[in-house]
Amino acid sequence: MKNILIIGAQGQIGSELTTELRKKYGHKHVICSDVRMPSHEVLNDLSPFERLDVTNVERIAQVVKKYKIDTIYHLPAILSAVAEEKPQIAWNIGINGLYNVLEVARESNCAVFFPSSIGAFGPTTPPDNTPQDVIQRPDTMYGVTKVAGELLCDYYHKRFGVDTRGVRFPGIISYVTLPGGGTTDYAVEIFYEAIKHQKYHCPLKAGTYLDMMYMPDALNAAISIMEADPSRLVHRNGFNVTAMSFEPETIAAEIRKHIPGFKMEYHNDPIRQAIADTWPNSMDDSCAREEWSWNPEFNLEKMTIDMLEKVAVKLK
Ligand code: AKB
Repeated sequence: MKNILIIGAQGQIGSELTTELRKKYGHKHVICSDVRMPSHEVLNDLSPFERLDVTNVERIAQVVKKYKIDTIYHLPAILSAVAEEKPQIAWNIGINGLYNVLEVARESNCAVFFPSSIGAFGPTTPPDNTPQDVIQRPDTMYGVTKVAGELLCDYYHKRFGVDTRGVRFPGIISYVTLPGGGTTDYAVEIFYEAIKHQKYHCPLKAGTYLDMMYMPDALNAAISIMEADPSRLVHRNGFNVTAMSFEPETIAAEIRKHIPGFKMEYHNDPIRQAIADTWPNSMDDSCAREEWSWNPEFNLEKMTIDMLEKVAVKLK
């Protein structure tokens, strides 16, 4: 039986990954941790829970030893827009945090999941149907930490045999825990505003295509790559994975099918727009499909129906 540690369990992905992994491996085999202490009610849900700061290597080692951990899902990150405001903190968490986790994994023989991002690409990357192996050279701090993270994970596998694996997530759309400080957050906010006010001020310009994915597919990607047969893996880290690519007007039109009076205006956020302009319009995820049978379930239409239903219940 696996003993899994989720670092960053209170974040957008961590909160839902906890539930999914516990369904599969049992409650007490999935240990949650986060730098933030949860509220009383949430603590019950997250228990077993350990407060853990990823920049503290001794503490990571202590928790791994205490629960005989063999697999770590390393999820802490400062998302792209906030990382531009606080590049030093983004580096510390993104790089030093990952280095600490990899060192503990090396010493304690743990597998590590590392979530890279479409942010690992940059202005010179071919933007359409972006291949798996291609020039990256991002020009944001978020992107720098993601490329370096992919390379560091590859290095720890090659040099020390650590079982590192990971994907490049697109924007993730979900209704349980809100994302914060990302460039793709608009694709979550739009649902809340459509239901509350039938109106949304979009921070990105019309025509800004980005890859996106609904949370159930993101959880499936994270779990499937960690369970994949290693003999099939040509790549290990930074697999392109996507489920849909759209621009703001496409998602607004899809919402309008259910809320006919919904209106969207564009109020450009120059920081987010500059970041989005360097990211792919759409990625080619054929390597993930070939090497570990990646196959998303939700397209824009199906995701929109589910999001509108779930967000409406949440806002009641
Ligand atoms: C962000 O927008 O920063 C993230 C991402 C695509 O990595 N959602």
